[in-house]
Amino acid sequence: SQNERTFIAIKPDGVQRGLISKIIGRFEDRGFKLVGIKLMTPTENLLKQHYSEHVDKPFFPKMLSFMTSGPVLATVWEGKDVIRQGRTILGATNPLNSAPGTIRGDFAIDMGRNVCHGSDSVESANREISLWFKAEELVDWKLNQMSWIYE
Ligand code: YYY
Ligand code: MG
Repeated sequence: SQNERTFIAIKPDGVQRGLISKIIGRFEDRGFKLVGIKLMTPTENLLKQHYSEHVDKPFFPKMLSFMTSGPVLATVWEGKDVIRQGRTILGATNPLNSAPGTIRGDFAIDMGRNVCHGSDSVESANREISLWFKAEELVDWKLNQMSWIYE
């Protein structure tokens, strides 16, 4: 459905490296609708919930200090198949396996500095959106180009 939503975050490395406009631009250019956006430094507690599947992994402590080291740009995007398309736009988790043309394939090298996050399923998208955003922070608006993007 055209109402599908996903959570996309630009990690502290992406913010520090000035990649915000390029990353947001790719989602805008594709035709997806921005419905939530905020810059924030996430707390450890938020990240433990966000990355609950990874808290016991060996890389988690390093990832936690990296992710709390500076601001993250949290965004929510809406559109047809946006969860899967978003993951494709970001590229493979390990940038060394990410295709050129993807965000990670164009802007990253190491796994622990892979610039961005994207939800991987409907369940995680819903969970992550409600974790990072209050309901009133998500904006319902009409994208006027809708009929030029969708048939
Ligand atoms: O969803 P995605 O970000 O593509 O990958 P995940 O397997 O969920 O891992 C989350 C996050 O953890 C990844 O983007 C980088 C980091 N990470 C790491 O630093 N080292 C690993 N060996 C695996 C993951
Ligand atoms: Mg993941």
